[in-house]
Amino acid sequence: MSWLERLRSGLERTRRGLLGGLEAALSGERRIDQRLLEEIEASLIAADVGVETTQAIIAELGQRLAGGRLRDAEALIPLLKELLIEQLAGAEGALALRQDGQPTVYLILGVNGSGKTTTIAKLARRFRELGKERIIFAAADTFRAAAMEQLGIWAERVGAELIKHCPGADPGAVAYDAVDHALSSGGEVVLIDTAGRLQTKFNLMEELKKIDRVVTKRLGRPIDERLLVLDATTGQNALSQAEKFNEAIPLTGLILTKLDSTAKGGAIFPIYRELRLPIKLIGVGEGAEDLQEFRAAEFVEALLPGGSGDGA
Ligand SMILES: Nc1nc2c(ncn2[C@@H]2O[C@H](COP(=O)(O)OP(=O)(O)O)[C@@H](O)[C@H]2O)c(=O)[nH]1
Ligand SMILES: [Mg+2]
Repeated sequence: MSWLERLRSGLERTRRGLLGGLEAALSGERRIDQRLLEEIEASLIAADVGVETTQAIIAELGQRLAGGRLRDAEALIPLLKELLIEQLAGAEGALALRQDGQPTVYLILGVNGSGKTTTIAKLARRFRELGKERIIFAAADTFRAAAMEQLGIWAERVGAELIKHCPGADPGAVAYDAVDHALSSGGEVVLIDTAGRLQTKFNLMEELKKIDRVVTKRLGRPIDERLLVLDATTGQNALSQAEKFNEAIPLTGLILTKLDSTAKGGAIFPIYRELRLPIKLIGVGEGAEDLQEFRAAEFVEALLPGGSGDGA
């Protein structure tokens, strides 16, 4: 399966809900009136596109269609797509990958279960495909022995080196050692896995700040990417998490995972609207190929195919 097919299949539940709602609203020719707009609005809200984004789209839609008639859902879709893509203007952002012989360092942040460790493994596979041979994992989630083991298993599978200390060790020291090792031995990529337990939020944030501080100092420059992994199915919760992390460590971007396991794939819109941070990668499944760079037009096309002759 190509990435586009994976993206489409990952977003299938969201798409079915959205298209179903639009088709129901537009069965047979409809006059464009308040009631029709409200029905379209409800379909967007049900897909988790978010109240503000939806209202912005509906207002624009109302203006552009004023006084006319709509034949069917098909006639509406190209316009809706255009408006959805507009909402994501500026959301794309390429993932840093240094070309100056220095290791590229990625700090991977997020709450437990958001997909950090899996994402690190997927990223390592991508970097391998790009010809990177020396990939180093830093097991800085020292809070749980199982977390270190999980990363170790992935390291073996994808052929990465693993830097770890004992369970309970200082995460800053682990991250420092990994970066130090990369700098002194020609490592090309360093991926730092971190803890995500929220029960002790203050300590976690202090711990993450310390990792950022010691690594920045050793590098003599900021960490290349400070990425927050968000489980797209957690909706509003993802937003408040992002704010907390961004306060502790200025993020360079977001990674949205699990867009496949929900009918609420539209969550990407409120997340971007609120945070205005580039979405560097999206995950639509558990396989290594299911993590890819985010392209707004591609995403919207997968969400609402057809209507312009190029969809399926
Ligand atoms: N369906 C789906 N599952 C995912 C995705 N990304 C991660 N997962 C799953 O989410 C669970 C938690 O992932 P993990 O990497 O251990 O999260 P961590 O606690 O943040 O390190 C695992 O079962 C992963 O397989 C995704 O894009 N789609
Ligand atoms: Mg983990």
